[in-house]
Amino acid sequence: MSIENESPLTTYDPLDAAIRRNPYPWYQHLRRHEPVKFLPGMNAYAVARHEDVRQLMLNHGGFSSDPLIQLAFSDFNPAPGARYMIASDPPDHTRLRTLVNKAFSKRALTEMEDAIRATINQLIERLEGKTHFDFIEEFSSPLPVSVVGDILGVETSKHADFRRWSNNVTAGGSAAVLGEAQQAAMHQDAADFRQYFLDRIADARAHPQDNLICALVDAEEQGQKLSADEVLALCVLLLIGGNETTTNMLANALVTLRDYPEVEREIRGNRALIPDFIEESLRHTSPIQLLFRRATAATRIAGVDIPENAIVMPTFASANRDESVFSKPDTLDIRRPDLRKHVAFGWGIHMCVGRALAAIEGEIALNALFDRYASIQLASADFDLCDAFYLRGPKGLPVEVRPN
Ligand code: PIM
Repeated sequence: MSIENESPLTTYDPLDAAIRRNPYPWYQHLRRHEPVKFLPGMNAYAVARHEDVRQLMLNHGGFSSDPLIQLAFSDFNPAPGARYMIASDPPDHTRLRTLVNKAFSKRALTEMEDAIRATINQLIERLEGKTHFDFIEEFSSPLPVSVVGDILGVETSKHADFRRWSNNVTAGGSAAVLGEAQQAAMHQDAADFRQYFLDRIADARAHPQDNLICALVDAEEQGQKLSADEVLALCVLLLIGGNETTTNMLANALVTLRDYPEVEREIRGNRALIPDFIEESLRHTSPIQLLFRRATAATRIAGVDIPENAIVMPTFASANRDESVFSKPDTLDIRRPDLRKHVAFGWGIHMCVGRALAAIEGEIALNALFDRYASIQLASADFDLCDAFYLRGPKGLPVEVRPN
């Protein structure tokens, strides 16, 4: 499909279902012709080029993160009024991030590796004898939920609820294109999500244990490092962060392997290439397509005037296909020299705190899946996408497997 042949060119709308199906020709058009484009429907400026996105992310003084949760979750925010780390600026961001960094330190991750391996083996054992299953339901959703559940100290038997809550809260930003019945369910899920974590926070106060919720509660009680609302917002963010995007990372990777069987043969034969495949898959099919910032003063990006308080959308998935950084950007190439220049985890002070954890989960998961199955095929050619317009991943992914 060529956008140049379509008219009018002004119809780029990231909420549009057909555009979401294949946004890449649009991203290319934006990078070439309208690197900063005002979208009247969203009342926001899309920023499409790699260097502009990087500069925007580095300039946290010029571009505040404060509108992020309102635009992502809309009226379906389980912790309204609370300051989320991802939507805060220094000094609040620094204070929150310093606390959270500890749970994701190299040492903490090394200590988690055995548990991640055990979780993956359990999930695969549960699939014994099955040749057809939904990859997301049975594997790519329960895995990160279990891992982040261990970190937070919540029972992972509720993973189906966690997944639905996360899906429905992140879909809040897409509410304008969703039906009334779905919106009612989303409101209920946001309320249940909130209540669940209020209860867990109350438990943590009553019975201190060695988990992140207790550490956060402790930080709150010890001296003004954290407010009670901030504890709730961090729990919500970490559950969604662990649940939504890692699930999509793994599912998108399977879809990518369907399209690049020669890459699958190569990485099955040389497992040391798996980390590069994961990074390249994140570049090629980014689980977070775009996020939101607010210009704190009138400014210019790529020659376009941005008024004070305007919303701008760093479009990571477009930056990740920028031909001025990545040659043949639409092609998956695990040997490209600039593999790690992708911005799928963002950039600057907000760069994803869970990125090393996601990479470890992906590496151990693919190794275990390759060990167990000689072949993992998608059982249907097509699939629906998740509802959140700023995220990308299949809603469900039926697969057919052949054991080794
Ligand atoms: N997921 C993983 N890291 C960040 C996220 C996220 C951020 C905003 C909305 C939804 C998911």
